Amino acid sequence: MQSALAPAGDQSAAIERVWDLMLWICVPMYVLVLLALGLAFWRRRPGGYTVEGDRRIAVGLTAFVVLIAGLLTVLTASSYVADRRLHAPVTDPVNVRITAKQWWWQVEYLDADPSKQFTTANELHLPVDRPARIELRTSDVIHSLWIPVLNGKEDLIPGHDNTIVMTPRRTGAYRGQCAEFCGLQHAKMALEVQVDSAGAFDAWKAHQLASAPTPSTPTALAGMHDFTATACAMCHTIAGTDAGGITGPNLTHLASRRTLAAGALPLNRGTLAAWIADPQAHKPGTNMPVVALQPRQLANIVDYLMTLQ
Ligand SMILES: [Cu+2]
Repeated sequence: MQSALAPAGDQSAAIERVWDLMLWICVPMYVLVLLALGLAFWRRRPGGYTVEGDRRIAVGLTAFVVLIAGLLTVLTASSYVADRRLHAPVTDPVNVRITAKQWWWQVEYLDADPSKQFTTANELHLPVDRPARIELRTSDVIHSLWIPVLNGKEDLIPGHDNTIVMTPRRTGAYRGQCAEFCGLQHAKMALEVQVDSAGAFDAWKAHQLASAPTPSTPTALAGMHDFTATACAMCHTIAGTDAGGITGPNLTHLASRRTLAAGALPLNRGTLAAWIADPQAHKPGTNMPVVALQPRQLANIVDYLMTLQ
């Protein structure tokens, strides 16, 4: 899920080729240097050697220098070629904007047609065999997006827009992680990555574009009213309801996600209730406050949120 040595995209494969080449050049070189050192100790003479005194040393040293220069040139060239691949122009990309926040990821799918734009959190869905062009922003400190199976790290810097391109070649569920220390909960700042077939991606996108349905059970309905009438709605958006806060993650399709609080917890009824009741216990320092809720209100809100498929 999160290994740079198991690439699932063009860019990560280019990086992995450089790594392979470095490994297969540097390991034999290391062994060769140690062997030469060992030989020098074994054949040492009391008076020492001089290059003038022994032609073989001059020849050996020259050969070594030429070999090292040649191999360094190969490594430099391969690094240059990989770098060109990482920044090659792409056509017809999926346009995404990821905004890092302490300590979660806001993911916006961009489109020239505003009615086709939507926002989600802590999950990135991409279609296979199509490049994704991802704008990187931060709303607070410096973070770094790292999805090792798709590409290398790229920083998200205040006041500076960065871009990264990823072209997935293998479907599957992967994981990304913030790779720049960004505060107390830096470690709990994960990003679920799902690479789907084009059809499955389009279906997911169409579903994400839909507003949240009005719940049918009495408790979930009561939960919807509790959610929109309390402080919850001041930070979270649920499309199709009065909840329109933008400080916290968009929850329109919360229940369709695998995890909660940027990968801090698996998502189910129990963890969701525990998280709302006491966020600081699970992610100390998080900006999610404790909202004073009656036990019945909490149960209703959990009922409601779990309907947000
Ligand atoms: Cu971080």
